[in-house]
Amino acid sequence: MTDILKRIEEGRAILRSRFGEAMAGTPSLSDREPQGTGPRNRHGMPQVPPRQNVLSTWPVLDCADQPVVGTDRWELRMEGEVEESMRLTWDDFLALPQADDVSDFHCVTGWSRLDMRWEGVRFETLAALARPTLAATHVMFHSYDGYSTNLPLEEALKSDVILAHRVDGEPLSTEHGGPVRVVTPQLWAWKGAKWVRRVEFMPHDRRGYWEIRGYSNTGHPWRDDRDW
Ligand SMILES: Nc1nc2c(c(=O)[nH]1)N[C@H]1C(S)=C(S)[C@@H](COP(=O)(O)O)O[C@H]1N2
Ligand SMILES: [Mo]
Repeated sequence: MTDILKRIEEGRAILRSRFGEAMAGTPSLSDREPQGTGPRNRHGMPQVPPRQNVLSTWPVLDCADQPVVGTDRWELRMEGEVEESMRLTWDDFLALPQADDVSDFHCVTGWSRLDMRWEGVRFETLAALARPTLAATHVMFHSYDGYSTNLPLEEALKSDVILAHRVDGEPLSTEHGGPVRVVTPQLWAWKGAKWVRRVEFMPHDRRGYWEIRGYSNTGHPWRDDRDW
């Protein structure tokens, strides 16, 4: 275990020196009033991006049938442009350092849900273990229902991007992407793959399920960045 912790620590340092500047230059961090990730970044009004309504319910949005993946069958693969391909079982995943973060969830169909508390493993932790090659610039998340969504590494590596297995103190339900989903609080919620099964590190950008169908490739809620 200490070996793993050491590898994560070293891997994070490499990632930060390589992507830190690009991360600081992303819209949610470089805008004059950075917004978008829970109470600590919500400076007074407005509470939500333009044209969003706050809901206290939590709608379910799917492009296909919901896959039922038991934790005995679930696995996560990290592959493509990485030094170490990885295949993690549920037990492996739970043994990694766990993080939690409170953030807001913005769906491009016009609703936002505030102050969601996510628990799981930071994408950064997984990337620190797998170690993107020098060619890697983007990732594609692939899901058990056939869904996919792409992110540049400077967005995916943010500390609030979590592969979550609990939300608001409860295990993540199947309808919301359990056993494990991704959350991307600084981008629209479609960038967070439910029922995640595979992370593909890529040497260039490629569009995912909704990005092919006309959603914005960048998806910054605070810039009202919704379609092409
Ligand atoms: N695997 C998978 N992930 C997905 C989707 C999907 O259809 N399949 N829908 C996306 C969209 S469009 C949104 S808005 C959020 C919705 O998450 P929720 O159903 O938990 O509210 O999940 C995203 N992740
Ligand atoms: Mo969505």
